[in-house]
Amino acid sequence: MIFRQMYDSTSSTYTYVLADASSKDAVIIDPVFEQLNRDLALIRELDLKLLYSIDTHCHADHVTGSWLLQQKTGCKLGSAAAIGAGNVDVALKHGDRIVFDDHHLEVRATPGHTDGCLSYVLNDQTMAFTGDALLIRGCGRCDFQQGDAATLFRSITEQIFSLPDSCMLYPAHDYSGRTASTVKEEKAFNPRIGGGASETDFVGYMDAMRLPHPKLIDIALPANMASGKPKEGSCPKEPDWAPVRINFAGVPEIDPEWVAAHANELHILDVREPEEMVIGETRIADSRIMPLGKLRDHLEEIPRDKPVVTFCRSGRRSSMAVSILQKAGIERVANISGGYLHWRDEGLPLAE
Ligand SMILES: N[C@@H](CCC(=O)N[C@@H](CS)C(=O)NCC(=O)O)C(=O)O
Ligand SMILES: [Fe+2]
Repeated sequence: MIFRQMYDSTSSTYTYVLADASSKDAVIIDPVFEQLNRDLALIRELDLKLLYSIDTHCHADHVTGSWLLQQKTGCKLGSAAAIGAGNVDVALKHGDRIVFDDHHLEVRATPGHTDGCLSYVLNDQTMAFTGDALLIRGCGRCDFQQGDAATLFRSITEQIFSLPDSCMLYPAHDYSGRTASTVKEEKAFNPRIGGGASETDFVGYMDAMRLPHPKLIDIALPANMASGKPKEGSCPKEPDWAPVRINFAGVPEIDPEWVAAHANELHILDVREPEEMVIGETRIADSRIMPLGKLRDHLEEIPRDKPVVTFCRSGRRSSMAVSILQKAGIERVANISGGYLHWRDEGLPLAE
């Protein structure tokens, strides 16, 4: 099975991708609106077929990326029936299964942080995605969104602590950089509910907590009730100057064929170093030379009247040139995917 854990540093949210290694049927859990391009790039680069985008609950601190993924990939959008959010294809209930090829996620209702919280347990019970019901050495707050500490106590003890001790636990957030835990660890060390804490101990702890409300709550809750569909009803604007793809490394990339067809509307920057150029080596037609090692000191020589595309031999170092140009305030910039080698292999125009 393919498994990836991704992090949004603004909201400290974890997003998970699970996929069958041979069929590539995939599920994403708790995508973040602003991370659409990151998630799409992973799906594209690993050649995944996204079947479902599912949320663990109606988040108060960030907007879900589920609607965007539904639009971009055609995946089905799943969320708890108890939430009643709009734009949902599959209204999930306790006991449902989210099937991806030979695997499935078992849906367990784990209310208490909110009344619509779900946890997802992998069919072999080696992994569980607990949302904000159980965090690593913590748990979801119970002071808004129909939160209730006694309900959360029962959810955790009955639905999560009943899993095998070795089951890995993956939460929706961590605010201290921890990535995973196990049932055994949380039963022993969770300061709120571990070490044999009683319901009274737990409720007393949760009642005494005084956390500031999430900064984005007023934006996040209504947006998540529409599964992250923006008010204007359309996806955010993509770069409009070219069919640019943002790869998983965050680099905007452009196909050489498109560059060749639009060469006169672009500045094409050859960032190879002079010592790389053997006698008779060709260049991309209409390109200008700016070795990567000199770029930072010659930024004022880069014209800004047209978009800039960069290339080196294989297209790897030129992605660094893209990042330098972006930092210098050039927004319309992209790396020619595969660089000079790809360009030459495609038989596109060359010059001496
Ligand atoms: N500071 C964060 C909010 C953090 C927060 O309240 N997180 C919720 C999950 S949505 C929680 O249950 N936190 C439990 C805790 O921090 O112990 C923000 O402004 O977005
Ligand atoms: Fe939450």
